[in-house]
Amino acid sequence: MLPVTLVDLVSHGDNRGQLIAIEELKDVPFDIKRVYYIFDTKEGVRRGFHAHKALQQILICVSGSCKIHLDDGKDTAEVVLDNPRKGLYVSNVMWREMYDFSPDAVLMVLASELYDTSDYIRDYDEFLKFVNQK
Ligand code: T46
Repeated sequence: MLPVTLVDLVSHGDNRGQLIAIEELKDVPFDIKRVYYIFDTKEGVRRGFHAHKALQQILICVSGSCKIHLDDGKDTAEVVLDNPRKGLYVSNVMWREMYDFSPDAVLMVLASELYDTSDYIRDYDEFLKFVNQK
């Protein structure tokens, strides 16, 4: 079973509700160069199906829930994200798939690099070759 790293995010709650602040190199182990979020995901959809050569990310399901499949080429893990106080660290060279999105799911991603299509490995056999040549 692949070990997973969940980051605890501190929530500043008061009688008005909750607020979470995330700072690079403090709450997240890299410079945050990009933020994107996935929402309105249709029922039964599975996304991802790729790895990254260099990109590191933190995935936070800020609303609703979804599941993440991680695979380092040897071991796999399934992680349920259903708490805005938890971030899932996903290292580079890690195959990922996202699935079982609830209708209200908003998956926010903090990324260590700008968008770069050449960083993607979209073929699973190519991913295994990349892992084994490292
Ligand atoms: C990842 C998982 C968790 C952009 O134009 N800029 C961006 O920064 C991103 C991330 C995507 N796009 C465009 C490219 C596609 O036309 O948005 C569209 C959907 O992207 P993609 O099919 O890559 O989405 P997912 O859900 O398969 O993967 C995304 C990230 O791409 C990926 O890095 O780790 O979420």
